[in-house]
Amino acid sequence: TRLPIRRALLSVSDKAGLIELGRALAAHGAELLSTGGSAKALREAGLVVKDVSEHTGFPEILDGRVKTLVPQVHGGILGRRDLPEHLSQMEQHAIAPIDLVCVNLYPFAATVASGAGDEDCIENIDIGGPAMIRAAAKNFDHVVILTDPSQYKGLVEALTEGGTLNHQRRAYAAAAYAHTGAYDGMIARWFAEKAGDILPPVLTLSGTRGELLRYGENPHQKAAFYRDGSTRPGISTARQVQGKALSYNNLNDTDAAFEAVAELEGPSVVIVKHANPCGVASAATLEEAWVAALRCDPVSAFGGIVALNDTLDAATAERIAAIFTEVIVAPAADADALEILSRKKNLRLLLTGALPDPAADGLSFRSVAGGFLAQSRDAGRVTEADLKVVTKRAPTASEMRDLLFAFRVAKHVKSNAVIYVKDGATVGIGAGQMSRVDSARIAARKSEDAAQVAGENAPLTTGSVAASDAFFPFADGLESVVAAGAVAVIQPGGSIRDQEVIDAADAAGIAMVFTGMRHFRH
Ligand code: 93A
Repeated sequence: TRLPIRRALLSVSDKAGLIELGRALAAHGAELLSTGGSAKALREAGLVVKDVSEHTGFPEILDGRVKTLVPQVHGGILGRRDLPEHLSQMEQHAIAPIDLVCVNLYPFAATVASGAGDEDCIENIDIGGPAMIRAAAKNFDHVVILTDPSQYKGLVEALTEGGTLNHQRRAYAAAAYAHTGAYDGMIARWFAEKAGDILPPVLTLSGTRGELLRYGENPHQKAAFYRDGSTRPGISTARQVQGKALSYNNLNDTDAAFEAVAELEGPSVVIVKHANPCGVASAATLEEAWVAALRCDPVSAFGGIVALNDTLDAATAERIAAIFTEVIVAPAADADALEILSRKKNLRLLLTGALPDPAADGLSFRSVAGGFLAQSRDAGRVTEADLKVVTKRAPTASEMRDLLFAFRVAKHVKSNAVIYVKDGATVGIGAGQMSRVDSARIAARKSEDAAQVAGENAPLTTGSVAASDAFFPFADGLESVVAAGAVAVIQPGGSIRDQEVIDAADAAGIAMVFTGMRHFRH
């Protein structure tokens, strides 16, 4: 059976669609109750509205903190229409039933994001709104709860057909609790962060479903992008300028590429495949950086994700467009670059306006059976001052630049990671192996392939520097990077066999520095 609406309470901060909804409700014979700003907007549109304070006989008090928190409102929402005792009690206390509640909450997230002070943020914690939402959702058998303007159209259609159906009200109830749950989750995290409590005793993950993705990592998995309201520049703040819809893997890879390129200095390019960089370079121009990054592993770069840390220009766009690329992400693109890429209809272009801040704090998560693991982001960043030269030979100035670059790249490559770098560009990347020696060898072998493609005789790793994301537990790993042609090495150090490794480096006449910081990435 369809339930008509005889009385509706409208109290919204986001007034989008409010007038149309009010009009439809009135046209179907509903009495409209409303609070301050919402009532004003409805009246200005010529609708007949009763103030909640008039309806309840109780004024809005405490600067609006108590507007709807009264028995006439909550009794009207919560009373069961199927229980005679409820109906008689409502009558006894002059409580009129409210059949529809339309509420969206004080904009807490937007207030925090605007940089408002604590007092302002706290004033934007909605109390009356969630109370009404939760009450109406609990009584969904008799009451409609709307919490988002996107629901208004469906409601109006139902009214035209004589009223709402139970399954529709039940679906609104689910959305309502998700809405208040996410809202409180946000507030809880704000308080915890303010207190410097980055791992609070209870952690509620809240996000609003954005895009439904075609599928997850594989076609038999379902997936969606949930946004947590963060305004930290990155893929969640990106604007897609062109191209096909982004897939789950695209989003994951684009995030990895963009976070990596944001670490680098000067015009830089990161090409990512399967969440690992397969070419990274910094140079005088983006175009040069692209050419150098591509040279590292042109085979893997096919169908890759390209991240840039500066405004995409025409020359670079032309070069990237010459090979099959899934996604380009950059802070901005100039008009000529946009024009060039617009010819590649499927190519997805994302512009973010700004780069992610590598030093930003925050949490990263991983789901495990029975819960999830949370840790602070890896915001670690080694600088030259942190390095300790452990070999007889110290790195030259240009080796030092490459070593720091290599270690920064290593941070963004899955462990075990071994990276070879020459002249500001990776020339071999070994990722995700269970043995560090294998990573070193794979990177070297790939560099031989790359040399062949580039038409060069010697492997690209000849005369390079090498980075390892964690210490070499034995001398064999170091010996294999030396065998590949590395002349300087950067690694965390800290193994009980460090001395063996240092001796092997000295025996080979190479320079080695310890960072004291490790960058596992799993
Ligand atoms: O200040 S409140 O926590 N106390 C209340 O009693 C109350 N009633 C509604 N916030 C309350 N509201 C909120 O006011 C609603 O959730 C809505 O976001 C907003 C609408 O106010 P106005 O109609 O004056 O723009």
